[in-house]
Amino acid sequence: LVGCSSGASTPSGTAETPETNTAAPAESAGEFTAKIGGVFILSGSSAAYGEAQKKGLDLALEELNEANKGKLKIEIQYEDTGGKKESAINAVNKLINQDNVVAIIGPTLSGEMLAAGPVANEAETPIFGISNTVEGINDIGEYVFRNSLPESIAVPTAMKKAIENKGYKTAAFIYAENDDFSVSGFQTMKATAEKMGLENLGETTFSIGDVDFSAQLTKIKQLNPDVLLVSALYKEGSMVVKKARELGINSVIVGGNGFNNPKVFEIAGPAAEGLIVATPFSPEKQDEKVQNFVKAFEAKYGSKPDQFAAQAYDSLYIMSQSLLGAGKADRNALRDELAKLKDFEGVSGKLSFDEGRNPIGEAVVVEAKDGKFVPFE
Ligand code: 1QQ
Repeated sequence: LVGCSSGASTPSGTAETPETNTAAPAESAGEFTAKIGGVFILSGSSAAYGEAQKKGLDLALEELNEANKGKLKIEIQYEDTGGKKESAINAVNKLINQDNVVAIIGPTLSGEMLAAGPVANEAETPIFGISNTVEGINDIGEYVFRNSLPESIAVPTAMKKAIENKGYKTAAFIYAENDDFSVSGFQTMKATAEKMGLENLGETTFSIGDVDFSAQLTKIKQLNPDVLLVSALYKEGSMVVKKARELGINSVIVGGNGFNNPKVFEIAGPAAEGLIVATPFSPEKQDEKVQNFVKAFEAKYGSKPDQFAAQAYDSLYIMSQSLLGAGKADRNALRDELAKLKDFEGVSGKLSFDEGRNPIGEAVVVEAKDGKFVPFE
């Protein structure tokens, strides 16, 4: 049993570990340390997701280690995947077997979780997705959790609000064919459009890594759809939106979770105007918890948090609460506590889980206006 659960706990204040005491003078007799792995995209073309996630976690870590003094000290060890499945698998293996973490937060992409989740599940180590929105994530196994609102809830919410009662009749689709999230998002968009009675004029694809979308968008311009559905990560998605407007496509554009990052405005510029997406988090929400988070985040980083930072922040509060419930840094005890979680009130909304541990929550629909997302009315 390599990296067995009890080994993940670092008891402090005991006679056997005098070095630990000198190394961590703040620890008291009743305090235990829990090391958590953070597996995110911290480099490459989708790095803004992981950077936001790391910021949210680091802020929560500061607050929690202060609040939990004498009871629990959390440490986070970060690993960068660059968005690659193979790197996510390697990171998860290393964190579990070498670094002896009690749980993992991440990886960033659904595709990475689908690849690396089974590794953690097999090793009976809780793994907690904070941005995995495709169907079936929790079906990987009972050690797999997430607080990210599935696209099966978010996308129909955005489409209904943007399209219903507006007289739109036709739709076209464009999506990244080499990303699990983008493919799954497209399928949800297509099924929703069909249910709403929109005529499907055509579907076209590109790859994550592409920079030229003229051929696909020229085809879409000829189709002249009332609504254009885009399922992609922020970089390519924003370039698609920009090119679409350049070519004179004036359809209403609805996107998926990939657009919930401020990079959209940097890349698409004014072409982002009017883009509609759904998100469980809004920094404008008049709620004390949300506003305290936004203030603390701005003070620490000089910018407003996005949805990815908010879900990361919430996840460490969930971990902390569950670790305190477990009373020790033990993988199985932590799993049982996480499974008991009900009606958690976080900055990214109220969260509860269905019997398959899938999050149930509400999405707000937002629209790009003057360089930021504002509630869509
Ligand atoms: C997923 C997503 C991406 C947009 C996360 C960055 O929702 O992969 O599920």
